[in-house]
Amino acid sequence: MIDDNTSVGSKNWSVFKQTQVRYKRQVDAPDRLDDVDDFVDFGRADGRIQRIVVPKSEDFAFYKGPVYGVNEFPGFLYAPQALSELLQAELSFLAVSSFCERPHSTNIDKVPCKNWEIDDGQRCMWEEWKLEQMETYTEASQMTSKSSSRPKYRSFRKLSWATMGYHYDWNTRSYNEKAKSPMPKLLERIAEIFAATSLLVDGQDPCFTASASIVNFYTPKSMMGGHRDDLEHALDKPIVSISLGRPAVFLLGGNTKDDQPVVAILVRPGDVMMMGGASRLRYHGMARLLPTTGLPSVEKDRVPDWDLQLSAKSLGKEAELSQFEEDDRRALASFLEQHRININVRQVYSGT
Ligand SMILES: O=C(O)CCC(=O)C(=O)O
Repeated sequence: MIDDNTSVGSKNWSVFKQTQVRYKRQVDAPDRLDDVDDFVDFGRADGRIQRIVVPKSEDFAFYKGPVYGVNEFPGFLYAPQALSELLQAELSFLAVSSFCERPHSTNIDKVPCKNWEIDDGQRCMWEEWKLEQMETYTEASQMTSKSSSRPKYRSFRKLSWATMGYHYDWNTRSYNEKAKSPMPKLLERIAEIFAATSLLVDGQDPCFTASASIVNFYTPKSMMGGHRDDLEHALDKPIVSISLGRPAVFLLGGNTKDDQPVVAILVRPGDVMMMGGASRLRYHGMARLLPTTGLPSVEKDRVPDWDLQLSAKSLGKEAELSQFEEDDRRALASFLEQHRININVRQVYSGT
């Protein structure tokens, strides 16, 4: 990942940076929607997008719902509302309770635990968040508040990313072949299906090995600068990117930061994008999170009927779903109202 390091205030902003500034969050209008009509919205009819026909395959599972492309961006594919609500909840729950815990790696692990902090091992961030949420709606637990007085080494307040499979190292800008954690099976399967879809459209071999994943955790103040993902060896394989939680403005540009156009795409939870073929190395970033209310609603004929959405049932994974307790359900709903989670999956090495 290459960061857009153009400094704020510079007179020589790249085209990408100028677009990022145009769409960024404004402190005095954090929930601004004044620019909503500019966004490419795959959930609605829009002259800049077109439906893509996915060639059928007998041998590879591919996504059967509607897939779109953007004019001038061959290789970039978008499947709006592709994941069922239950599958979104499952992936979100796994992201907050397991993908961000060991043996996976996070930005928190890069800073050693201070001697006044408590590191209580597995699933502690989720248990802590759940407890905090319970405290906000249970008077009784407020009286026995356990969370506030104990500074935690691992906390959602500090979490911005987790890596799974081959761990991406931002310092060396490389994948660490020796630092590897298991890729979650459900995520592997989902990524294979969307990657095969992208590869079939491109007329390529639909085989895909999901060998690395970055999970981004965004708060309403977050943004991600323009960068391109060019450190994988298998650049002929797409990146599959899943959005969960708060909607957001995703920016897609060209192969340099000065290429025109840079489009602002409205991403909603449950949407899946594929950056493959001629769009594999395009600059992209995330300008800002959007509020959960006030956005245009999706048009029914643009998005899949429930039976075409990817679901745990269609994946044959229904029996393996997490057992949510009521407290988990409530705490997850409040997490997703305040955060966006992006899970992207890559094939790092050719052939495997
Ligand atoms: O959050 C997103 O949609 C983009 C994430 C991304 O670009 C990355 O992790 O490289």
